[in-house]
Amino acid sequence: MTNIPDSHPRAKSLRVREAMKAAVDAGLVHGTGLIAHGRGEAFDYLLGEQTPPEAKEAIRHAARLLSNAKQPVLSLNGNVVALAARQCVALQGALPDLRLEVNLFHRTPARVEALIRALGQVGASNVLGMHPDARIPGLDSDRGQCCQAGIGGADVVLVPLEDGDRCQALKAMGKTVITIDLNPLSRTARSADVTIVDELTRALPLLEAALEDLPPPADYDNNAVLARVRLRMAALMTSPDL
Ligand code: PTJ
Repeated sequence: MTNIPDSHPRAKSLRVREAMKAAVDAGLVHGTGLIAHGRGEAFDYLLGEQTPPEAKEAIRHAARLLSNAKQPVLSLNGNVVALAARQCVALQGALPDLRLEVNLFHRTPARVEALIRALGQVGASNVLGMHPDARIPGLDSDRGQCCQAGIGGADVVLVPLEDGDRCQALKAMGKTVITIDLNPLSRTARSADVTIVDELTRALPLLEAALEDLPPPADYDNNAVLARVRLRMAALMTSPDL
């Protein structure tokens, strides 16, 4: 393990990178998951590595949608489990109806099993994904395989660190899609019903808190919220104070 001194200005970020590398070695994260992580880091810079007010607004709306859902599901890939397995289990604690399903782009039975095991080690039970019995129409990748008791039959799906084609395919099935994605330009961000533009491990505890103390209903326009996040990022980029 690399020695990362506490005094290093990027110690926290470097430690997360080390953990992600270890998760690749353990067969949890796919190698390309490191690339996805790096893209997330870059966009987080543009947020000043802080939850923006727009994400808080999106989180409040997401909490309302999830709590009103008949079959809410949290879709988990390798990066999500490696970064935030505990927070995912805690979210289920705040919304006991929430079902967890491992759904992978780079799917192998061994990876699905390892991820379900890792979730079990932090207290998750009945995690779906090992035995898919349904398909997402129009999605040819292995992410099209899902469980009817989970994503297949869900009315509201929370899909953090998603790729765009699945988000669109889920929407085409009539589902409400909530995503957590640091990139406000991604196809996922633009096609989801609610996009929380924030870092996963910051956003999940806020979502948990919102579920425990539900905010009152309010209008929500995802595109308008995304436009404000993009302006915020642009303002940071062009700030003369940097
Ligand atoms: O585990 P698998 O096999 O299902 O593969 C999963 C990956 C992540 C490899 C796959 O879904 C992928 O390639 O994702 P993308 O298309 O790179 O999209 C990931 C998105 O998540 C990007 O827009 C990143 O900016 C964003 N992202 C990365 N890390 C974080 C993040 N968003 C929030 N928090 C993060 N920590």
